[in-house]
Amino acid sequence: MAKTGKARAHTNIALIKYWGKADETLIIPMNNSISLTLDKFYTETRVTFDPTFEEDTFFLNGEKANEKETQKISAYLDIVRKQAGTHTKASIDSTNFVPTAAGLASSASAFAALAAACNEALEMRLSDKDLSRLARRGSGSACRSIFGGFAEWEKGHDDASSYSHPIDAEHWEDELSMIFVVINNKSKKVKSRAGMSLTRNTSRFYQYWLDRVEADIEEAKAAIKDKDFKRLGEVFEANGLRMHATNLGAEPPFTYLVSDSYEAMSLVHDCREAGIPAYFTMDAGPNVKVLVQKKDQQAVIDKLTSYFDPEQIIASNIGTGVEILNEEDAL
Ligand code: 2P0
Repeated sequence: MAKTGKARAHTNIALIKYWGKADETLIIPMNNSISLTLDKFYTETRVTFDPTFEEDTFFLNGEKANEKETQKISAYLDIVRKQAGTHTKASIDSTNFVPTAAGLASSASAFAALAAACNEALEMRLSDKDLSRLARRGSGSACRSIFGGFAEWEKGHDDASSYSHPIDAEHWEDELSMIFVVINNKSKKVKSRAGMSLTRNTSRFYQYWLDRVEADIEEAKAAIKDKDFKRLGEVFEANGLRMHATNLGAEPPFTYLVSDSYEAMSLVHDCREAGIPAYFTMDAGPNVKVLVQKKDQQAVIDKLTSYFDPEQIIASNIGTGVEILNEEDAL
């Protein structure tokens, strides 16, 4: 008999970054990370396991995925099948809800939604912790998207001990928002997986990253506990810049940032000089994300649109954790 599960997961942005793996197969990171889950960007995925299927099939945004993408998903399904004790092939139908042309499709929401849909379909009854572990096997950052608001990924040392948990901020996250500055990247893209591996294996600056990141984690957690926006913003911005600095020490060196990334950073500095607390970060691409308090959101958008087109600016509230969808919920 066919078994179906459907789930929605939101993407997350790291405040303290995951950059480098201790184990590339199990996806065990070198350091803990802390994220905020956002409501604007998400993935909805339906998975059907059917004994009559002869192979796995994967549809992304309504189109059949190519062989390479399907193989990647199939390899992930093998991990799920092993854990669930089944050999049944599956059909996956996944839709990324990302504002047009933003180019922000995220493996975090994709694998969090897929893990949750599989958990539902195969009646695995995983706890949130074990669902986070299962999502991690698809993509590291996905283990944080199981939870809404702030989450911390405990690096652990093996498959059992590496998972995320929520950080209770007593709804302080409802006062925050993240503004995306969408920047076109015309240069050749270094995928995050390849970039973090090259940096971890070759960068002269990587040890400095490791030396500082535990203190950054403690500082961010203390700031969240005290609801101290300035303190959180300062460690968030510094940690992101340190991550990008490690890439400049790799062999060969590389950067994800382009001139417009620096333009956005400079505008965020201008906001602070004008007395508006706002802090930036960048991930494995040129886009800049600005952490603000909701009360300052419009002032920061006004500053950013003095240079960028309004279509390049997308503000997002903080999002919820992974949800199971009913069959009648639209995909
Ligand atoms: C993060 N990034 O903490 C960091 C910061 C990008 C920069 O997690 O290889 O797609 O699938 O575990 O999770 C992006 O890397 O990498 C990422 P894999 P993932 O959000």
